[in-house]
Amino acid sequence: MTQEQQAFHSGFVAIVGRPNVGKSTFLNRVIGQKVAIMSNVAQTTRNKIQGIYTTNSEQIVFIDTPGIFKPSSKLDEFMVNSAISTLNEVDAVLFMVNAQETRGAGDNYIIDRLKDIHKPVYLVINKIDQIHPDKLLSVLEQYKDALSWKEVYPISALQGNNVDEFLGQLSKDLPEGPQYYPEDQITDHPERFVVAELVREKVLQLTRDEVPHSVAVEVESMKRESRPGKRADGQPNELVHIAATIIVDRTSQKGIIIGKGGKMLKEIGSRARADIEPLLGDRVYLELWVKVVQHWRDKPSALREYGYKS
Ligand code: GDP
Ligand code: K
Ligand code: MG
Repeated sequence: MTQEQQAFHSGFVAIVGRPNVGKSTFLNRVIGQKVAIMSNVAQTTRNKIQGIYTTNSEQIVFIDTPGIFKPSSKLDEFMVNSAISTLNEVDAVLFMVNAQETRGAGDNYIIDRLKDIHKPVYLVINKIDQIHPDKLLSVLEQYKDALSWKEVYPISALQGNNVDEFLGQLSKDLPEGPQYYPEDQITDHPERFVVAELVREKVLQLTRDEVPHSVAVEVESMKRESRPGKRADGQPNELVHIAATIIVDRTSQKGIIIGKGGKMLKEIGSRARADIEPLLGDRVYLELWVKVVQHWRDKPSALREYGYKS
């Protein structure tokens, strides 16, 4: 019995939506590894993070956009422009909303931007695990005429409900195309970037509202080092030594991040290390520094230095 060769479908898909609707959670579920950082703090995702989903018959390259919202600083403007320019480069857009929230100004701002681009847009209603099934219809009602949606999918990115069904539909709709990346690649971001994002995630999670988004992390060096002796399992005693600097706007924020007797910084470091080790598949020694650079968000040179290239 001969089997006809199945066509391979592939493409680039941007994920947009208000902060905290679950974009990073979705990406991480699909890719199955921690590539986009998650926290309750808005706008923790600043750069384009690509998550690559590959099967025998499809490859979807996801781009988690930094967010589309009314800009109020140079950094905001940079982020919004970069998100919008991304939309013009992709094959499809996934617009995600939170089923628990009513449609608001933030959603409308994004919907208006989506009207200007001529790409298929999927409406994904996330966090359905948080609402009674009867309420779904009223959520749908709020959005159904806002745009001419390609498809509408209620999902739970956290629990996985309907995610596979959505992926199946999405890849079916994508054009026939090549496999852009090797199948074992999950992101095209250098490890340094992911490491910096993981440290920043811990800072935001642990300091909550005390340290706003005026925090950047720069990985200064990542070196493999040999220590004397052997490990208990007979393997060479090697580890990856990472030195990173946390950059803040104000001296008061530096104090908060270091904490009493260095306690906070130590906690940030140990939590970040716990996430970095499985990512690198290596033991890690993480050395953290804190530096104050006043108004770095409004200095183009500082923006470039911390990785926000234009
Ligand atoms: P982003 O800002 O859009 O990237 O949102 P995140 O992925 O960082 O998620 C924000 C918060 O919502 C986190 O606390 C997630 O755990 C939570 N979250 C994301 N998806 C779901 C979901 O499907 N159900 C529930 N209950 N929580 C979710
Ligand atoms: K977030
Ligand atoms: Mg995010």
